[in-house]
Amino acid sequence: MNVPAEFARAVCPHDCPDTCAMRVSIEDGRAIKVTADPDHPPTQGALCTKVSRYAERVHHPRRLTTPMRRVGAKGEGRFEPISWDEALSIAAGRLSEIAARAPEAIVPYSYAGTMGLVQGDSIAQRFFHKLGASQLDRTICAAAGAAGLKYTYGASLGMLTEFYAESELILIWGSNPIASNLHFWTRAQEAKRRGAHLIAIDPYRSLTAEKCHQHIALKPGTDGALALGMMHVLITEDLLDHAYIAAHTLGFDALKARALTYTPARVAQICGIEEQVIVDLARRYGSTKKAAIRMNYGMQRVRGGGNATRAIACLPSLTGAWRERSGGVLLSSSGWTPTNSHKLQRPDLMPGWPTRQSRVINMNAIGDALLHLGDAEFGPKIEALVVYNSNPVAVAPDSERVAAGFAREDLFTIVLEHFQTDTADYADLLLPATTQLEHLDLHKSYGHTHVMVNLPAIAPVGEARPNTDIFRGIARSMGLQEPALFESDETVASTALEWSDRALEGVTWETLKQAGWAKLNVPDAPFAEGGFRTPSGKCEFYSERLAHEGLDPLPDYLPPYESEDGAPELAARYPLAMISPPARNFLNSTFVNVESLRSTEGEPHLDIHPSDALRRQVANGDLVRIFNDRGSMQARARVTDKAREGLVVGLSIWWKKLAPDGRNANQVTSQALTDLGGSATFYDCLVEVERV
Ligand SMILES: Nc1nc2c(c(=O)[nH]1)N[C@H]1C(S)=C(S)[C@@H](COP(=O)(O)OP(=O)(O)OC[C@H]3O[C@@H](n4cnc5c(=O)[nH]c(N)nc54)[C@H](O)[C@@H]3O)O[C@H]1N2
Ligand SMILES: Nc1nc2c(c(=O)[nH]1)N[C@H]1C(S)=C(S)[C@@H](COP(=O)(O)OP(=O)(O)OC[C@H]3O[C@@H](n4cnc5c(=O)[nH]c(N)nc54)[C@H](O)[C@@H]3O)O[C@H]1N2
Ligand code: SF4
Ligand SMILES: [Mo]
Repeated sequence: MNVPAEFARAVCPHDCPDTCAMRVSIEDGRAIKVTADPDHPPTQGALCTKVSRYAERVHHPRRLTTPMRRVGAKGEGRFEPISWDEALSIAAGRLSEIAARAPEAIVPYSYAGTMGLVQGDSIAQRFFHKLGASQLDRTICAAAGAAGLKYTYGASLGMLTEFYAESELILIWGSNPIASNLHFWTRAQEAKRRGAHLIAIDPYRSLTAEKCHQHIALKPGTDGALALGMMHVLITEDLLDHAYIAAHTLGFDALKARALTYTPARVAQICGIEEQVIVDLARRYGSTKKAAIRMNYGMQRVRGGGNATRAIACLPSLTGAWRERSGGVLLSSSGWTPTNSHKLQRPDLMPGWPTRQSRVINMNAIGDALLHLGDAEFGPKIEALVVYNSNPVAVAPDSERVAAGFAREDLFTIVLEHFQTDTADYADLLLPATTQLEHLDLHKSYGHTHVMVNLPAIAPVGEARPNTDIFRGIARSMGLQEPALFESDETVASTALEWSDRALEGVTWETLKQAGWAKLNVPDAPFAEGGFRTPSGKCEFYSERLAHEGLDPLPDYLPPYESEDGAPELAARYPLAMISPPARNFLNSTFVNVESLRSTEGEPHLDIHPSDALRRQVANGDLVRIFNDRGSMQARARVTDKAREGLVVGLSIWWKKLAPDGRNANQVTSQALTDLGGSATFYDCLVEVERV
C-alpha cells in the first residue's frame, strides 16, 4: 500500500461499530486534517461529520495540557497547574494509604472514550487488580445484548456487514445507522437500490426510519413481544426451515409452546401497533430468502433487553436465513476477534486469585454506590474513584445521585481526561491524557471484522500522557514492583490477540503494524452449517445455562419497569415514556464541546407528539420541563409526530454545563438493571412534561 509520507495512519477510537481507518495530515508537528483512508474497505472512503473534525478536537484551545489540583469546591471546576511529579506523588500517597487499609474502597470507573485495547483496559486493569481494588462491571451500554447473544449463539457473533448490500429484506431494529452506524447505512442503501425492502422498527421516526420503506413504531421496550409474535405467525403458517431447525437448533418444541401464547392480537395490544402489521412483517420475513436483521443497542436499554435480544436472535435460525451470506442478524461482531483479555488485563494479579475475586461494582449503579456508607454486604465505603475514558457525571443514569456522590468531601477523585468535562469538575486531581493521534493502540471492531493498528501521528499535546503511562507512573510512585505494570504499549499490543487462532491466520503483530489492518478469517455465511459457540454447538432457543442460573430458559417478553403494564401507579403520575438516544453530531458526550458540532445540534430539544403537546398546552418552540421523581431538565419542545403518541425523545448526551439549565437527560433516567447482563435501562423511563 502506498501512503504518502506526509500522512500518518490512524484508527478512529470512538465507541462506534464502524471503526474507520483514518489518515492524518501533519504540518509542523500539528495535525491539520483527518480524512478517511480510501484503501480500507469497511471505511468506504468516508468518515462521519464528527470525526472529520477530529483535528479541531485534538488542538482545541481548551485541551488539558498540564496536571492540575483542585482549588475550588467539588464540582466548581477551579484548578491550579502542578507538575507531573507532584501529581503522581499525590495520587500514589492517597491510593497507597487506602490500599493498605481497604483496597476495595478504591474503584476504577471507565468506559469506551477510546475503544483501543491498550489505552482502554490494559495497564489500568492490571494496576487495579494488583492493588486488590474493586472491579467495575462495564455494563453501561451493551451488556444485555451481549448476554442475549451469549446464551443463544455462545458469543457476540453475527453476519458480516458487507453482505447486507446483497440482502432482499433488511429489518433495522432499534438502530439509527444514519447517526450511529453510517457505514452499515451505505450497505443498506446499496441493497435498497438493488430492490431490497427496508423496515425500521423503532418507537421514533429517526433519520433512518424516515428513509426506510416502512416504519413500525412500537412502544419502547416491547421488542421481545414483537419477535415472539412474529414467531407465532412463522409457526402457524409454517414459514420455517425444518431441516435447519432439526440440525442446528436446540429446544424448538419448547420455544414453539412459548411463541404460541403470543398471538398477533395479544402482541398488537402490547406493542401498540396493528395486528395486521405483525402478520405482514412475519410473512415477509418468513418468505424472503435473503432476510437480514441489523439490530442495534437501542432496543436493549430496557428491562427486557436481554430477552428481547434472544428472541430476535432466534428468528434467522427458525427460517434458515443463516444459509445465505446476506441473511441472518448482526448486533455485534466483536466475538470474531480472538482477544486475549486475560493477558491484557491480568485478573490473576488480584490477591487471592482464583479462589477469591475483589468486589464488583456495577457502573450503572455508581450513584447509589458512591452514596453507600458501607456495610457487611456492600463492603467498604468507596473512598477513591479513578475515572478514565468516561464522563459519568453526564452519561451515567440517575444523575442527581451520581453528582451527589461525586460531591462527597471525603471522596478522593482522579480524572484522566482530554477536557474539563462535567466529571472533571469534581476531580481532586485532573490529569491530561493523550488523544488517538498521540498514542499507540490496537483495535478490534464490533461492526466489522478487521483488526487495526493506530500509531502515534504527532507528539503529545502539552504535557499530556497516554493512560498507560499515567498508570505506570502512579504504580512506580507507589513503589509497586510487578513487571506486568511496566510493559510498554507496544508489548501490550503485541500480546493482546491470540495470534495462533485461525481467525488471524498469516497475521502477526509485525505484519499488522506494517499493513495497518488485517481482515479476520471468518466464513462469509458463518452459521450456514450451524457451528454456534454454545455448549451444545447449536443455536439455543432453550438454554440449559439459563435454567441452571434459575432464570427463564426460553426468551420471553418482560414489560418495562416503567410502563402501564409494569407500574400502573407510576404511569398514572408520569404518563410519557422518554428515550434519549444519540444525537448525530455528538458521540455520547464527546464532541459536545466542539463548537462547530454543538452549534449544528443547537440546544437540547424534546420531540413530543402533537396530541401529547396539546393536552399540556405546549406549542412548538416552547421551553418545557421534563421531570419525574428522580429529577428534571429543560428542553425546547419540537411538536412532531416523529415521536409516537405517549413517547418523548430528547437526543443526547449533552454536557450539563453546556446546556442552558445545567442539566441533561440523565437527570430522569434510572439505575435499574436489565433482565440479563446487568445493563443500563436508559430507555425505560417515565416522565411528565410541562411548559416552563
Ligand atoms: N452519532 C453518534 N453515533 C454513535 C453514538 C453517538 O452518541 N452519536 N454512540 C455510539 C454508541 S456508544 C452506541 S452504543 C451506539 C448506539 O446506537 P444504536 O445502537 O443505534 O442505539 P441507540 O442510538 O441507542 O438507538 C437506536 C434507535 O433505537 C430506538 N429505540 C429506543 N428505544 C427502543 C426500543 O425499545 N425498541 C426499539 N426497537 N427501538 C428503540 C431509538 O429511537 C433510536 O432511533 O452508537 C454509537 N454511535
Ligand atoms: N441518557 C442517555 N445516557 C446514555 C446513553 C443514552 O443513549 N442516553 N448512552 C449510554 C451509552 S450507550 C454509552 S456507551 C455511555 C458512554 O459513556 P462514556 O463512555 O463515558 O462516553 P463519552 O461521554 O463519550 O465519554 C468518554 C470520555 O472519555 C474521554 N477520552 C477519550 N479518549 C480518552 C483517552 O485516551 N484517555 C482518557 N483518559 N480519556 C479519554 C473523552 O474525552 C470523553 O470525555 O453513555 C451512556 N449514557
Ligand atoms: S465515529 Fe464511527 S463513523 Fe465516525 S469516523 Fe469514527 S468509526 Fe467512523
Ligand atoms: Mo454505547
